[in-house]
Amino acid sequence: MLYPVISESRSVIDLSGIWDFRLDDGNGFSERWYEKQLPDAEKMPVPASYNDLREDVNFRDHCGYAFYQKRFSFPKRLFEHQRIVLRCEAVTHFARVYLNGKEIGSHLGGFLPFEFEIGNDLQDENLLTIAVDNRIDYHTLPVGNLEDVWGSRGANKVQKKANYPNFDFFNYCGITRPVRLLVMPQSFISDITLIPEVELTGGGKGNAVLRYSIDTCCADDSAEPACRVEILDKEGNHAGASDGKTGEIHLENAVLWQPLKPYLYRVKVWFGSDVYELPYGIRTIEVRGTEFLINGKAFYFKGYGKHEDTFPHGRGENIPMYVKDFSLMKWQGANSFRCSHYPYSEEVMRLADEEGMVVIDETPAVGLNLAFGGGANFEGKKKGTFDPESGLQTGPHHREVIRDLIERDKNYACVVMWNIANEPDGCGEGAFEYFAPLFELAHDKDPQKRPVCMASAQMAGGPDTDVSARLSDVICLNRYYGWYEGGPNLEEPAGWLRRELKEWEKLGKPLMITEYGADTVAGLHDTAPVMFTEEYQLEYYRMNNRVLDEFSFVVGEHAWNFADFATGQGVNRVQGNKKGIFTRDRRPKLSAHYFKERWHKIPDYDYKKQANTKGDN
Ligand code: BDP
Repeated sequence: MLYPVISESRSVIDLSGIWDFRLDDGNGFSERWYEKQLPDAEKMPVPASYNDLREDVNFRDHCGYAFYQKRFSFPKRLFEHQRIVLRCEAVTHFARVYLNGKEIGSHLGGFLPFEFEIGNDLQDENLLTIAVDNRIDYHTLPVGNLEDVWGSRGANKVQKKANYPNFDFFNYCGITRPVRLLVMPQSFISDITLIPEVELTGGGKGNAVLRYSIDTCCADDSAEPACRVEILDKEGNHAGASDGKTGEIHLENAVLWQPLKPYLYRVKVWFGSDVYELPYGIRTIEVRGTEFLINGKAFYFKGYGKHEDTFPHGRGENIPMYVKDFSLMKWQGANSFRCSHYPYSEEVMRLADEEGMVVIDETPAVGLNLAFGGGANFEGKKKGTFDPESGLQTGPHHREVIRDLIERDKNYACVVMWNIANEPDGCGEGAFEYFAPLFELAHDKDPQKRPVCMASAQMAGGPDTDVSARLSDVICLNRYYGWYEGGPNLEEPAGWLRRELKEWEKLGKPLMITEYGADTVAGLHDTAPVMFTEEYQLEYYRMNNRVLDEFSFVVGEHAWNFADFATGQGVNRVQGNKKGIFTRDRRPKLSAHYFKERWHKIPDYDYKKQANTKGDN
């Protein structure tokens, strides 16, 4: 799905701002709140999660629907004979959308965009209502433990049960990314796909052939208009062009997009009167033996698993913070991050392309694991995660989110790998049967055929038991040696990590650590490395990194987490998860300075080939 741009033929009207808002009290649908001005409405910003914007725990933890409403005038005369689309970038987790009292559509999944054509329903004065359901269950991604069934959604019934996330981050919800009206010609460009084939010529250049295909829709009565594609360089100079909806464009000596040295061409497409411009970086990705190659060179991932989590936005779009986070990561010499545990805002993806940050893109498939907590956290009964009767029913939606994520992000140069699940029950019965077709789908849907992986939980075991060994192109391990396993003594856990890595090494695939970390309360200090102090976090990372540096097939380290973040409540969480290298308001803990020193010594390429240039732990 194309990002909304303004062009010679397209306009974007942003509906962000203050909306009317009301939590459903059980009567929202029966009293048809969407037909008239919301009764007793409060004020709420869009985009934002609503949870932290009132001082009431019942509000914060509300379970069920909330109604958002916006009244707006539309200059119909200005846009006569145009196609008009309502585009929501993210509504968490389920949206029912009403325009002037009529339901125009619904969407499941809280982190990917959706749109509806609304030209026929728009009037001069309009009432837009979006009813947002935050319930998570065995059908949704992420997975929750609410015993709700799909059939009860939308009915005149509000779940009285609370949400119990089967994952470790707060279940922020609401309209978390912008709502916009897009205006474009009736015959329009609906998608652009580019597949680069590059012959690397050295010095950050290559001879590239860009094969492209343009998807279009035609107004009923019109003949198919002409299509043209032109590539402009960064300065806007002509670099190549071709006519037709499919074709190829040759770029001699193309400048490559490189980690931290990005270069973006501008791909301009004309289809009849419609014009769309896409920023586009050219680079190659390849897994060869135990190496992860970007532009033919062995890349080493330095960076983080992150969250979209700030106060008081919750998971709401926070553009200044995106920019600040990139600045902090660059200050430290990081070159990459993972969109844990859901697709991030399109602004983040565009920024990553522009800043040269390498991204592992992730679906919201987190919590696919009913073995957490010993597997008896369901009223004392054990359930098989993939048991067709009592287990998860996420398969069909999982396919949808893989397809939609790849559709949204396929053209970004920054995206180098698809992570299709975080810490699933990778050794559970039926795991292979569940995941094998999803890996196949991701490989099949991606025009660039990027590597596909899953982030493995420690409890899934080693290569003998974890299905990732058979399915992932790059082994991605979340490991907590010295925190959940062992600690405070860090010597034994070092041995355990070393022993485990030796097992994985036999597979002959590259491996990266996608999570490792220790909860650390900022400002807690001690002369000894006492758990939860900043000193312990530092020693924890020194120990782990010493071991990672011993293995040439380890191609990266992503610390967990970039910053402290909000979670549900429990005895293991001190007002949230404190494994951040930065606090939630982005102040550095001791380890932030440690990683800065380490990562500036580690080159982006060929780290493991240079025996004497290790990061000195
Ligand atoms: C891993 C999860 C991550 C958690 C982390 C932790 O992938 O979401 O936040 O552990 O416990 O299991 O901090």
